[in-house]
Amino acid sequence: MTDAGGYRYTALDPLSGEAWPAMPGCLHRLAAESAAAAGFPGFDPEACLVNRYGAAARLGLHQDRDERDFGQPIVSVSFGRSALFRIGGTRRTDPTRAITLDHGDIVVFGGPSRLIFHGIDRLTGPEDPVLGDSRVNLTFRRVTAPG
Ligand code: MD6
Ligand code: FE
Repeated sequence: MTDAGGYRYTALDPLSGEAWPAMPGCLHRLAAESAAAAGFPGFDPEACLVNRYGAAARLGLHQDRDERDFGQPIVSVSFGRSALFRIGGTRRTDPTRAITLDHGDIVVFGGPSRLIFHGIDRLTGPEDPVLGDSRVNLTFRRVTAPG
């Protein structure tokens, strides 16, 4: 959730006061199997952040460091329109390059890559048959220390 105090993980949805809906088992398995295939066995994600990008949306260069244990990877799954994903190094000033993320692409950020700077420059390519001019990205995260 995010508010004037910043961005953080909470057990309850602040709008409803209720627990967030459970992660569908098929998505939990997809994230765990993707992490294992990339060399990070035992990934047990607790949170799935759903980001929807409209045609003009961007995401500035950032590191993901609100989670407790940087030894745990983050798994990203993309749907809909393609995006130019910018990846750099562990310092903001490191050189960057752009790769295209297409519908169905999965990225695993783990190990020495867990804290690299990254962002979305812009959406690209034709409309998606289902999502039209939009893109949806899911990121699966371990929020607390694994136990
Ligand atoms: C996106 N992804 O693909 C944004 N973060 O829309 C991220 O910010 C991201 O792809 C951490 C790990 C993998 C990612
Ligand atoms: Fe990120």
